[in-house]
Amino acid sequence: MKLLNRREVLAGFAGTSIFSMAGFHPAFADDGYIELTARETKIKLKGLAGPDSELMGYDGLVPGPTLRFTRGQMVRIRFRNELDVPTTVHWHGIRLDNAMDGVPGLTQDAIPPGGSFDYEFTPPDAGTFWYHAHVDSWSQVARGLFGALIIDEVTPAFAPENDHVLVLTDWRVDDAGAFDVASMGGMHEFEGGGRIGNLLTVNGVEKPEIPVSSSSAQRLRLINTSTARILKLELTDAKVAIIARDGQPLASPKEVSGDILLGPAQRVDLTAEFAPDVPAELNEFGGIVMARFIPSGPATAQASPVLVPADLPVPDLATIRWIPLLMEGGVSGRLKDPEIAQLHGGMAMKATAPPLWAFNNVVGMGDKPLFEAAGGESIGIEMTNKTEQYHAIHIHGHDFRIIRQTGPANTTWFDTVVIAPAEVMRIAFVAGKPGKWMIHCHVLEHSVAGMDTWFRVS
Ligand SMILES: [Cu+2]
Repeated sequence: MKLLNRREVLAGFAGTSIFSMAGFHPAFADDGYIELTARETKIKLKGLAGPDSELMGYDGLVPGPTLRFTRGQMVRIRFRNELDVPTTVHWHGIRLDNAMDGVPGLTQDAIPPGGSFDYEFTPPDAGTFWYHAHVDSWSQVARGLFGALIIDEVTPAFAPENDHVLVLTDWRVDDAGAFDVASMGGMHEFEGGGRIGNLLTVNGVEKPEIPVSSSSAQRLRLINTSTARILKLELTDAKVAIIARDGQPLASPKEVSGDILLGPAQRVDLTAEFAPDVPAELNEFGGIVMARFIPSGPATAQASPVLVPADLPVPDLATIRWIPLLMEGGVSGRLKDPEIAQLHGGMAMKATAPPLWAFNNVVGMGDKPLFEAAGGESIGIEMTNKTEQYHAIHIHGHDFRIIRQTGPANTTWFDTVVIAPAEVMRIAFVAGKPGKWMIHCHVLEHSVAGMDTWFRVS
């Protein structure tokens, strides 16, 4: 295990799409920590001629800098909070030590204004992850506190010029094109489908043109950082296959015919083979163009590189313990007599977010876990969605599989999964590192209004 030196980090950064990198130079403390600072920042969301938006950014950028490391190498980040509100950083999808998970009141105290926290972890898996604020995330993530976290294979599967990080974000902007602050915290955002916007950006840019090569398969790492929007994506004029979900490689590439659904916080890695000089589009539901790809070079000749799946522990269905998780609430399913949990410090609900959603009739996180498990124990969660909304259920620090009642076993790993209204879904995983791990809806307006719980691994 060794610390990345400056040259290695810069070499890693060179792999990201160039338009996301403008102006970013990682800062190093004397002891080798990478410095990352949250502060208020003005960003133009509607082009350089558009108005400034009052956002929050990491190192003054939205998205924050793409942090790029190699699997198995120790990551050391000295995070500083220069906001005037408390915050933390969550490293979404990384199977790290619990103390580094960034959940205020559960794994650490919220970092006060002017404070700092040293995050240190060694990523066990290569893949596409992201980092984001975990205090009042419905507000802080909506305002820009997110960025890509890429863990490279020890020998990267794709050359840097063929590896593109695409951070996909839904914004609500006002008529002038500035971030709509006035609508933040509106009741309908909490009780309905969350805050749905009217502007989609890729790496903070509306409809960017991305140069790609047509002479080899391109890896596209798509990250949905939206607080609520489920993206329904289509890539035109290219041969497309899914090679990873939520950072974890599939056993074999799956060719895509039709739409790719990407819920809040989910990631998908694609390979795309573009035809020489035939521009392609990444479209969202309804034909909104999110990005244009401009291919150049001769036609693809060689086979696409293959990713090696991580050796994740597979839940044992013979000994599994099933935990029911009933979802209720929302505008059309008012909670009758819910238990309002004594919320952990730092996770207290805002007056703007009344108790609207419940897991097993409990609103929010209390001192009592949903369940306790021994490390290595196989745990299943049977989720029943009795609401009229979609939810994006995220389990911290663990990858899980969807368990089908019939048919072949589903071998795809997820850390976040979308459950439809009236759906029953069973997911399973092996309890991992000891500590307190959160389970919550990643429609962040639902999370703050009650869809939070946690479990303990001993
Ligand atoms: Cu939800």
